[in-house]
Amino acid sequence: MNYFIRGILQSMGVLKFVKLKIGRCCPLEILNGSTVVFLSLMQIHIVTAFPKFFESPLGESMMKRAGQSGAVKFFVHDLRDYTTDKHRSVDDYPYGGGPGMIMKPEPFFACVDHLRRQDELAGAPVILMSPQGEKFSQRKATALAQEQALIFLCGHYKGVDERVHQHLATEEISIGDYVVTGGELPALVVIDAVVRLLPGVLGDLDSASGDSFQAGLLDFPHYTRPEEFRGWRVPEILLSGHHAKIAQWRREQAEARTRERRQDLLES
Ligand code: 4G3
Repeated sequence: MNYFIRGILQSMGVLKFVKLKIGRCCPLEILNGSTVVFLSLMQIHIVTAFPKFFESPLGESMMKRAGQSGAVKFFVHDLRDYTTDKHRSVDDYPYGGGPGMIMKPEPFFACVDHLRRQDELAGAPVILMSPQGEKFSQRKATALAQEQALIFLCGHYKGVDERVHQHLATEEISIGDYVVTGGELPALVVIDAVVRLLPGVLGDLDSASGDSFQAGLLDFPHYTRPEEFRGWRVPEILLSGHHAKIAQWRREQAEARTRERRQDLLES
């Protein structure tokens, strides 16, 4: 396994992105009088009965580049590899009766126990995606982006045995007040929101810090060419070249939209 340091190298007063191949260990390097301002390599582990589900979302676009750049490394674990019966079953009928199947506790525990024996994962949050969880937010994404490693548990069917909620997961997250067929899509939503905050994943230095939600506001309107489309013109201020006035207009637009559409964001 080769490790890379991704960071910002401050060299003769100039900041630049660097990617350093450092082999099997992770020293904090001072190179030729240059300081590594920060470094990162996050491990993201996903425990699922449907590992193929993740092939294309993690293998395309930004997530693919994030993986290739060394900012993050993805590990997808097949729950069925942690079963012990001959049918490799991951679910069973609910005690007390009722429709649907419940995910069994043993494969989740066996897989997480196995992962937690790795030093880098010993303190990692174990996140169960569930409609009963804490509502996901940009604030939560920022907090998760500080972790060295994350472990996601994805349930299916009618739900997951309560002992996984109580004694295995360290947190339970919901992406919103609705139910989908499995925890896989919700986990991918959380992973995408976290990974794009990692240093070096987005193109320029501050493209994530400029996000509307990072400032607690909705985004301002964006326009590109053409200047006029079907009679609808781009606001004149954006064509003016007055950077200070443009910044002020954008701030006003973001505030007005937030007031009209999401008063709740201003109250908190
Ligand atoms: C019930 C998460 C259903 C229990 C998961 C997992 C929606 C979300 C499931 C359980 C989900 C959400 C799978 N649906 N709102 N379905 O984040 O642990």
